[in-house]
Amino acid sequence: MKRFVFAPGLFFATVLAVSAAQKVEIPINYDEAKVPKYTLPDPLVANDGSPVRDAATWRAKRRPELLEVFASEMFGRTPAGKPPGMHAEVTSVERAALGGKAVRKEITLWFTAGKTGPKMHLLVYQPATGPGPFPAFLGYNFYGNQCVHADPGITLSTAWMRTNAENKIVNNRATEGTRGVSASAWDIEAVLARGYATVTAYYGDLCEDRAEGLTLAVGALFGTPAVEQRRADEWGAIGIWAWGLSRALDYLESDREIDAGRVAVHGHSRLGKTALWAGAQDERFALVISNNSGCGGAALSKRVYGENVERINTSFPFWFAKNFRAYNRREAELPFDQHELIALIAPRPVHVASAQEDKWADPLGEFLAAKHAGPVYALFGRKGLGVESQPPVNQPVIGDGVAYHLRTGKHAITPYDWAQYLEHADRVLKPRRR
Ligand code: GTR
Repeated sequence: MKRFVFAPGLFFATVLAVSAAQKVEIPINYDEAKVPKYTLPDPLVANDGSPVRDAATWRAKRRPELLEVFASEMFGRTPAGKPPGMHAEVTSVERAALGGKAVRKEITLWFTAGKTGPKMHLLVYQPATGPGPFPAFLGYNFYGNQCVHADPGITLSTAWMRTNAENKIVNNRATEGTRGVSASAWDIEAVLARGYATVTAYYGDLCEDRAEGLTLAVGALFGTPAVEQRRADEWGAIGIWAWGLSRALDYLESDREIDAGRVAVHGHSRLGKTALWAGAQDERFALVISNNSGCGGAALSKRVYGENVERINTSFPFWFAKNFRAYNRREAELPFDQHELIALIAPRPVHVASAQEDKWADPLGEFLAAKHAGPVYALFGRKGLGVESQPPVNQPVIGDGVAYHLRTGKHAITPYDWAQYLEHADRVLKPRRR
């Protein structure tokens, strides 16, 4: 993805970002010595100041309070449940895909009755080893389903996407050249060989990743106004994308070859933010994976290291609720931080991953958020991450409920990351071996 380029040696960089009305200078900090002193809000203190000492109080009182603050102040509110009339249509099934290793299915999930409203196109690969039900990894792709594998049988997306010469997106549409461009970020054969299904959809089916997207597709279905016309707590693109992951899981509940009780939801970068918000809200997800999700995802905002609240709200004014802008350059005033987003997943397992060169996403801030979710896991008798300091590169820690790894290299999801997710999933989703 296009992003700010980290200039080594330049510890306090200034970037120019263009807001709707004016040019503003947004300082970006890469100096650990300039991280402000901050106090993280204690997830185990309720809004009325009372301590939360047990899982029952967490569930009945504190968890709803935190969900409310993340909805109202950050991601915007999510409409509840399935829309009436939502229905699935299986559009293709190939029982001898990938040289006989996989069953490939394509499903159109229509969000209204009839076939004219908004929809998402799901692609499923499951092991060809039997009828299942298989545990699954569910996540969005960036360039249409055909980007996840060179398999010529995948239907080419016709949706809008940002023109990108490197990834063969021409005039805002995917071309045949996009087939398999993201294959290494999916590692589908490895996932299948370990006994899991892969389920994916193009995130732009739900909301195009541009300001106009909010009033189209799912945004239109719920009457979402234009970016600046929204009520202050109305959802943005990340909220819409997260909603779509829950609808995909609704479909999986109806697919007898997939075990919807053993679904890991995952995402990279902006889609990692999305996976965390989906996993926080929807307790049906059995494992939540955040790959290099950074600011607005797993990274603590209050460290103000790398991408910060003002920068993300300026570059992407349509991703979050308008209320989130109140914390531009005021991270200290946030009544919550991202460790509490992770804590909302408890007691279900969560895996946070960083990349060493991905300073923009603040790897240390991602680790600290994962660590500080620990007290909530402890309420459920789980140890959480179980380490005090950030583990060295390429030494993953799969704790009790919380896992973290820091990989060498850049902002990406790689086969190394998949190897860690599969190891974690083998422990917590326990697939049947072939
Ligand atoms: C960047 C953005 C990050 C991250 C990234 C991505 O431009 O600043 O927050 O979401 O895009 O999605 O690759």
